[in-house]
Amino acid sequence: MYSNKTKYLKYFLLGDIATGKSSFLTAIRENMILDQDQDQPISSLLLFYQFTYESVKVFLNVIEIPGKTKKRTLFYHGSRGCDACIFFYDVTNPDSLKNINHAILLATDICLNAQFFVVGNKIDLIDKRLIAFEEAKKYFDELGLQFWEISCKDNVMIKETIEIIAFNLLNKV
Ligand SMILES: Nc1nc2c(ncn2[C@@H]2O[C@H](COP(=O)(O)OP(=O)(O)OP(=O)(O)O)[C@@H](O)[C@H]2O)c(=O)[nH]1
Ligand SMILES: [Mg+2]
Repeated sequence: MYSNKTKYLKYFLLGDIATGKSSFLTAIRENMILDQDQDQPISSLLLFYQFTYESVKVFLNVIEIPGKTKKRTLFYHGSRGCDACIFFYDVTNPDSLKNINHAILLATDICLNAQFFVVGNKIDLIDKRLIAFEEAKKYFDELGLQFWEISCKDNVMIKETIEIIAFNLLNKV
């Protein structure tokens, strides 16, 4: 299916403060089965690892842009050349959903070749949820963005998030 059996992919995690980007990195470290024992984070904001997906060896670099940083634009410029931007919001925090628009605008100018994806995190907080799945789905469908929900705490859709994006990038969906 693929012409090349080794791929190098870079994902950026973007979104408001406390939407769960660092928790996503932790969940990957804890829950994904990696090809090698290489789980030695250089920084809590950065993750390198490799995994095999549909017989392709993927070397993946996942980088978090903290939600609150004066160097936000600078960080975004560091994301030039990334393959995927994953925008995070918190399903209990409507502001975090609204602010995705701004993050998308910035990333659109900078991450020129990236595919964009959105994840709504913290779906384990059933009683505190303020954004329904259907509402967000309609919103992101209109923007033409792929969207799904996750829980870093309960390890819901963590591995799948990595793989769905790899599938999209490898197949250039
Ligand atoms: N209940 C629940 N809490 C979560 C989940 N993911 C993250 N949290 C909590 O939300 C808080 C913020 O999570 P972080 O992962 O630090 O958020 P962040 O997006 O990295 O935040 P910044 O780096 O400040 O931009 C922490 O207290 C986490 O434990 C989740 O899936 N469910
Ligand atoms: Mg963080």
